[in-house]
Amino acid sequence: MKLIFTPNHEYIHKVLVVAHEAKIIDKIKFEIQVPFDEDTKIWNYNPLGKVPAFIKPDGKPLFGGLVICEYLDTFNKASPLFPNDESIWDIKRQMITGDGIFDATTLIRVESWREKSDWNKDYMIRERSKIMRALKMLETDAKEWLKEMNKFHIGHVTTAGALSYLYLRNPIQDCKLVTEDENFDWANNHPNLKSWYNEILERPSIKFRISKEDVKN
Ligand SMILES: N[C@@H](CCC(=O)N[C@@H](CS)C(=O)NCC(=O)O)C(=O)O
Repeated sequence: MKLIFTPNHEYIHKVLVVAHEAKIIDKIKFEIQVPFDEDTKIWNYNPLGKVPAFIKPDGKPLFGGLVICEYLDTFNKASPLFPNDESIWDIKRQMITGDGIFDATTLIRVESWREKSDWNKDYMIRERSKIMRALKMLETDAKEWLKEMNKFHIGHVTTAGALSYLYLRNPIQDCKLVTEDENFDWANNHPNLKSWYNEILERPSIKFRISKEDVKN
């Protein structure tokens, strides 16, 4: 099996966390593709042009990060991150919320690559508002998460990924769409999330990183 992605050492990558938890990280080959590069080969793997993409052992492609996570989790017989009971619905809501923060962060960033005078500021502020509202919702969830640090699921994975990505790329601080964004740090107004994030950073699958140098191009 092969994972096609863009590893960033600082970023908690959801597909790597799930593969690590399933103990199959050693069975995966890695290939870097940067979707926005002119000569990118991502189109050979995903008609939607996005990373991560994945090739199953039977040679069939999978894409959509969460679909890849769900596939990798089928190898995790000991403690699956997508539990097969009623709790899955809260977990999936948290999963989509975390992943949505990542998506909104990416969209603001990509828009900010244009000349500032060409920015669609209304669109960027709308994406910013999604991040703020999603953080607020996860702040409430994190209060419960802190009481059960022994539990770990896909909602935790996408949230940790999103929060680390907001540190890696901080388009809210970079773009300063509103005045209070000068020193934006998601942790400032989200004490539960901040405490939870600091604790979860100790988990081996969350600590695990692959750097660009470790991956064949
Ligand atoms: N939530 C999505 C995010 C995928 C995504 O947006 N990846 C970016 C990473 S830079 C990408 O490939 N963008 C290329 C594009 O939007 O065309 C997933 O997990 O599949």
